[in-house]
This record gives sequence, structure tokens and C-alpha cells, in this order.
Amino acid sequence: MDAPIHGDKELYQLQTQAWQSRLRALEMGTRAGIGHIAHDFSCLDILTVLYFKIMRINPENPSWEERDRFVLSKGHSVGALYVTLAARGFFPLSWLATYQGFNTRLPGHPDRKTVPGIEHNTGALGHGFSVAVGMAAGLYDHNRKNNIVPHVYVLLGDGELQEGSNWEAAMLGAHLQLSNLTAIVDRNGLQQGNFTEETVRLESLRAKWESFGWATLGCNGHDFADLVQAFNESSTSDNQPQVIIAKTIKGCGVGFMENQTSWHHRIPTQEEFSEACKEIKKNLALQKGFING
Ligand SMILES: Cc1ncc(C[n+]2csc(CCOP(=O)(O)OP(=O)(O)O)c2C)c(N)n1
Ligand SMILES: [Mg+2]
Repeated sequence: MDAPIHGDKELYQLQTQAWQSRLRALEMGTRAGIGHIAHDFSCLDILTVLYFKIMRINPENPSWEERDRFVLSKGHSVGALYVTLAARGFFPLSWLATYQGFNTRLPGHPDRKTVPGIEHNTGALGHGFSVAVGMAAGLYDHNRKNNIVPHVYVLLGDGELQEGSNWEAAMLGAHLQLSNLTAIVDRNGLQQGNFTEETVRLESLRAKWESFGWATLGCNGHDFADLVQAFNESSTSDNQPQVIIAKTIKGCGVGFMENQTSWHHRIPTQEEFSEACKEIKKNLALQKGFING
């Protein structure tokens, strides 16, 4: 197992990693001419904290039995997962150039058969969460005999929560007292073509999860200190599953993409690509300055 990164520079290092991943996701999606770039930017910081700080994993042995598991229930954000897995060493960075190409190992939604580190195929919204509940139930140590119980993390879209199957899964997770399960809601307020609250209202989301018996936390999904604290706090629950409602911005990091419904399917033009690269590279350079300074 890789040692976690420690020390004062840790948050800067995580942030730098996330900017680097944004650049890769932008290049990958633009080259492929297909993908969900703005959605990737919404959850990239969450994935960076999970894979570089929180989860017990071993990229050299992706099927290590004691590993923590991650399920990307909002499977359309697979671009964010690919750049994170590659940066973490699950597969070579060179694979990213094949994203969504002919005979690629990196298709437009997660495929556990072709990509090391992917636990479950997703893409049809409203399914991944039920699978994660099943995984956590299977791994749960009912007799409290083992020191290490693998933890299951699952990332859900907020629009995805309009699928009823999620609430059946939430009920079961609480009933089984799955303290080894953490759901994260990518609460960007947008779904396909509109705002969630104008499509099917979700609020008060926190009260809903609480009433389903989940330990419920909120955080800023782009603030690394806040994210780390939320994950640490969530792990203290001993008889409840936990949910972190992470307030995010769809398109976060590229001004003209942020919070725009039009960026659900759009791919940048050459001009937009250059502008987006400039913005990301500026932030990347700033972060690197912090680390070196
Ligand atoms: C069952 C199902 N219905 C429709 C879709 C098409 N679809 C892909 S992304 C998306 C919007 C999801 O919104 P949200 O969960 O908020 O994710 P975000 O767009 O914010 O990343 C939809 C409807 C799908 N993948 N699965
Ligand atoms: Mg959303």
C-alpha cells in the first residue's frame, strides 16, 4: 500500500494534482470530441482527495482484498476518474490519448473489465448506489473481528437522486447500519438541460438523508481542507452510513464553463480550448509556486 502524503504542503499538493488532472481531462475530451468535461470538473477535487489522501488502495495490486472501494454512480464523469486513476498509477498516462477511440480500453463510461481500478460498470444513473450498498454489506464486519474493514465510497450526481432506486438503497444502507459506507453527492445544482430545483426539487436534501437514517455532513467540494475534514469526520460514525453533500460547481476551474447548462454535452472549440488551457495553466503555475515557495 502506498503511504499517504503528510505535512504542511499536503493541501497544495492535492490542489496541484487536481489542476493537472483538469488539464488532462480537458485535453482528453477535446481530442476525443466527446465526453462530459464540465461534469468532470465538478467532481475532480473530490476524486483527487479520495484517491490521493483518503482511500486505502494499492495501484500495483488493484484487486488487493483489503482495498477500499469506489463506485462512480454518476458514470458519465468517467473522464475525471480516468485522469485520477492514471495519475495515481493504476495504468499508464499514455492510455489517456486513446479515450473513446476505436478499440480503446477507456470507453465513455466505466468498464471494470478493461480499466484497472474500476470496481463496477456504471452509466445508467440510479444503479451504482445500490451496488455500493451491496458491496458495503458484503464487506461489513458484523462480528467486529477484523481490525481493517474495507470502506466503500460512492459518488452520486444530484440530478441522479431523482431516481427512486437511490432511496431504496439509502433505506437499506441505514437499516444494515453500514458504517463502512460513505456516499458523496456532487451537489452542483445542475442536471441535463436545467437546474435540479426547477426539474424535480431536491431540497431540503440534508433533511431527507437525515430522515433516512444517514449521518449527514456538508462541505465545499472544491475546498481541499473542507473535503479532508468531511471525510475524516464521516469515518467516526460507528453504526450509520454517512453522506457528504459536497457543494460543487459544474465546470469548476474554467470561467466560461461554470454553472452553464449548455456545457452538459458541449466540447470546446479550438478557441475555447486555448482559453480554458490558459486559465488552468495559470492556476497550475500558481499552485506550483506555493509548493516550491
Ligand atoms: C438512467 C439514465 N437516464 C438518463 C441518463 C442520461 N444522463 C446522463 S448525465 C445526466 C444528468 C445527470 O445529472 P446529475 O446527476 O446532476 O449529474 P451532473 O450532470 O451534474 O454531473 C443524464 C440525465 C443516464 N445516464 N441514465
Ligand atoms: Mg448535477
